[in-house]
Parts: sequence; structure tokens; C-alpha cells
Amino acid sequence: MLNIILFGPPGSGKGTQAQLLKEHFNLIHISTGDLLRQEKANETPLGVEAKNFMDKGLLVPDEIIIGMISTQIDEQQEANGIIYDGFPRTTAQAEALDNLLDLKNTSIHKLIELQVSEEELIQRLMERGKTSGRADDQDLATIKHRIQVYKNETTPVAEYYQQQDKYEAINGEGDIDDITSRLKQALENIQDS
Ligand code: B4P
Repeated sequence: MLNIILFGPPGSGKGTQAQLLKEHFNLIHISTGDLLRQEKANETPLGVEAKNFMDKGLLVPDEIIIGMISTQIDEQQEANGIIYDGFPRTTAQAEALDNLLDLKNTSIHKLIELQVSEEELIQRLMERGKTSGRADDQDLATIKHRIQVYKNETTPVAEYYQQQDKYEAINGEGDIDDITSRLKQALENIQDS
């Protein structure tokens, strides 16, 4: 089983690339952002609570996310592997994920960070905001706040996996297809090792 974390700031291409990789490697794609947006759209109690945080560009509390991901992993017993997209976003989430995988006698193989400049992130998210209908893509202040939250609360996750010698950085700028090729190479290297 291949367990990969696709990591990077908001707008770095995690969702875009996870979709392409999942087809190529026959993996399951778990996006906490997509799961939360589904809960929001269905107006479930979880979705109603999450909305308060998401629309302001804040992280949803760890206990909500960890409960949600645990159910998802349980439902994917037969998977070839899982790409985690947008999760973990805090070290508490990373520790919880390691514990959940440990119970299943597996572990994270690699965290791959998509590196993109702040100017490019802002441009992509403002562009997406024109059509996505997402409240968190609508204004510059919220986008900048999300990037700041990423720097403060999420970058320690990369250090956490760096300490386990499981970190790799990929250039996330340029053609979508070129970035996919870089990622495919990284995943093939993991499979061959
Ligand atoms: P996410 O859904 O994870 O939102 P994101 O970071 O904006 O997504 P992503 O980075 O995947 O966007 P993509 O590159 O695909 O989270 C949203 C919110 O949910 C968070 O702010 C938080 O409130 C909450 N949340 C989610 N997970 C959580 C967790 N674990 N803990 C707590 N809270 C959590 O797309 C960006 C745009 O760029 C697209 O329009 C795309 O078309 C474009 N693009 C992609 N690659 C490109 C390229 N190479 N060149 C040009 N454009 C490109």
C-alpha cells in the first residue's frame, strides 16, 4: 500500500495533481477540503460547524478532521494506496494519522511538497474565485490569511515528516502536465525503493 501526502499552500495544485495521479497509479484520493465542502453543501451538523471556519480562511478544529479522516480510512481497506490532499494540516493531525496507519500496519511513505511563490498562489486563487463560488476564494484578504495560516500552522507538518526522512520538494510552477511528470517520477522512485 502506497501512502502519499500531497502537501503545499492553498492553490499550490494539490487537488489538481491528486486527481491526475490517482488515475495513473490507481490510488484513492482523500481531500479533506472536498469532504468538508460536501458536508457544507448537505448542511450536515459537521458542515454547518465547518463553514464558520472555512469561509474565514481558518482551519477547521483538529477533532472534527481526525474523526472524519478515520471513517474515510476505514472505508478504504482494499485500496492500492491513498493520496492525502490537504491533510494533515497540523502536527496534531499528522500524529493522529501516523497512529491510525500504525493500527493498520502501514505508514506514510512520503510527504511531497509543491513549491509555488506567493504571487502565483494569489493569482491562481483570485482566478478560481471568479467561477468557484467558494467564499474563501472571493477576496484578497481571506486568501492572504489562508496563506498566513499555512505558514504558521501547517508548515510544521513538513518538518515533522522531514525528521522521519520522508520529505521531498517538487517545483509546483509551470505547465500542469510538467508538474504531473515530476510527481509521477517521485512516486515511481518510491515504488522502486
Ligand atoms: P482545500 O480544499 O484543501 O483548499 P486549497 O488549499 O485551496 O486547495 P488546493 O491547493 O488543492 O487547490 P488547487 O491547487 O487544486 O481547503 C479549503 C479549506 O478547508 C481550508 O482553508 C480549511 O478551512 C478547510 N480544511 C481543509 N482541510 C483541512 C484540514 N486538514 N484541517 C483543517 N481545515 C481544513 O487549485 C488552485 C487553483 O490553481 C485551481 O483553480 C487550479 O486550476 C489552478 N492551478 C493548479 N495548478 C496550476 C498550474 N500549474 N498553473 C496554473 N494554475 C494552476
